[in-house]
Amino acid sequence: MNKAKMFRELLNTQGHFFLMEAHDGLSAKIVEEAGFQAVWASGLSITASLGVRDNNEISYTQLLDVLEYMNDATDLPILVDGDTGYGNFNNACRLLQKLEQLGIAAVCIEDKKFPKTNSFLETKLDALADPQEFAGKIRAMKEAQRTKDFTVVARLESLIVGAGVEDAVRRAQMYLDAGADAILVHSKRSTSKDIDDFLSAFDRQVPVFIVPTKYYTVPVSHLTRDKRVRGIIWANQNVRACVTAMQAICQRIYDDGCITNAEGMIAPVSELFRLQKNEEYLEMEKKYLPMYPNVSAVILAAGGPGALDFSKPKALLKVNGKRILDHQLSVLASAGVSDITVVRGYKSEEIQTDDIKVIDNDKWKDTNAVYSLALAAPKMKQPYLMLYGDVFFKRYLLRSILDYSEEQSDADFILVCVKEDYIKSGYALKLNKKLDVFGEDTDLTVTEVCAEKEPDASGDIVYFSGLMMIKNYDAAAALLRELDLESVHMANFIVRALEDGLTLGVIVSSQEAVVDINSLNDLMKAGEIG
Ligand code: SPV
Ligand code: MG
Repeated sequence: MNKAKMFRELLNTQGHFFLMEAHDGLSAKIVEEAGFQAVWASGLSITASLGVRDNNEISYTQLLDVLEYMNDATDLPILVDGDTGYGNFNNACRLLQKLEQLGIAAVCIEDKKFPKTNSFLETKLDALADPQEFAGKIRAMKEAQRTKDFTVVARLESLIVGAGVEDAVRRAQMYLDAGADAILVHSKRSTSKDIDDFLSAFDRQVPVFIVPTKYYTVPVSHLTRDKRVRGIIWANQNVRACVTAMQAICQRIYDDGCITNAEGMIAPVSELFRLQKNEEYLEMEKKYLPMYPNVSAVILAAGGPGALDFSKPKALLKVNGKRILDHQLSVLASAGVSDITVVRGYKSEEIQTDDIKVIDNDKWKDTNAVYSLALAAPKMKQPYLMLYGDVFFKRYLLRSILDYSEEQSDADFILVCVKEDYIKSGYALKLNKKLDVFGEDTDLTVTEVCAEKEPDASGDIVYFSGLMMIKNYDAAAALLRELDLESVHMANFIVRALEDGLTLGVIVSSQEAVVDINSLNDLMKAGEIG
């Protein structure tokens, strides 16, 4: 159903409904998730969030830009605060048609002169529009309307400027005769007396909207005794909530000089991703990006918790509520890599997930990752990825290595490395050339494994991250057969590969995309990179 029709149905159904203020795509989405049935696109809130006054300082096209994001972000119908229609009858018609084109449900225009000011600041009687002129504007809008169900609400400002109930009633009649679909009667008193008096004096059977910002203490049950009161607009509470929250968090961070205490006061980054519908993107990735069904993967997850005081394999620690292993599996799945083997060791029984093969490294206590790799290597029958089970990789890195391997690298192995020496078990690898800081580095290969880690003064040292593509799986298996596996490290494997004349390609990742989990801090950091 289109949104204009949805809005009509709300108007025509018995009983009242609430319209909650939103001022951008995010707030519109949050309004919907809370359970509201309609959105009020408040002029006050939109202008405040843009940092300007509610005095027609933004143009109608700037308003349309905001509304487009809002309407895209929610499935709810939006009633737009159209101020005075951004000019005369002609401007109001154009506004209406543009709103229809965007798929907006309804607009409300108020009987003040252009440029208006916010009703709570308005005191001048002569701020009111000429009622004939305003009725003409409504007639023009209804005639310009091209879709069937779009709603035009006529807003009465008589009570705001002290023109009285009689004036409001007279105007309401004129606007309805001109074709308005509903009335909004506004008041800035702290009681509902004005509204009650208006409803007693007004005898047309039409839907009425009210905005109880100032008379917020009056119970809804009282406000809705008159059954014509259909739409109750909570007009600005979201933007005000933002202000309070942002002031508190800014002050806290400024005073503390760090963000440690702030973290618990705010939504996690994962909540932003959820609201941005990241899951939907991942589904699309599966559908539209190149897939790699001819690649398999082995995740080395045999090690114990190390310095972390948890009695579970590190791969099962949660980052943003998701186990690292599950993150890795979903990242692999989104690239179409579904043949996955996990090498287990410490508390092996805890690592059990559907659709993965498992191999147990019973000597996990006394051996290194290379031993686990050697257990898996003879079983790998196609190019495969090797991932350390306790390293958190950003999704795009995996994509990069797969794309790179497919398109341009004829290396036997491709290693994802980082420039900074922060990977606990990383080895310093010397490259065939200096890293190019400005452009994309291509054709990087490892020429030497440095025994000692050194500061990267020469610009040609990188560190292995724990993610590697083993293209030449036969060579890897042969090499692993020859090593004294119980005593060597992954570094020895790389040294040996070089000695055997294999080519080790390198992709240099930014530091933000890889977190080696060794501490609680690392877990938090991994949460940030999501
Ligand atoms: C708005 O939300 O912008 C309104 C309602 O027009 S009020 O601010 O009360 O005028
Ligand atoms: Mg307004």
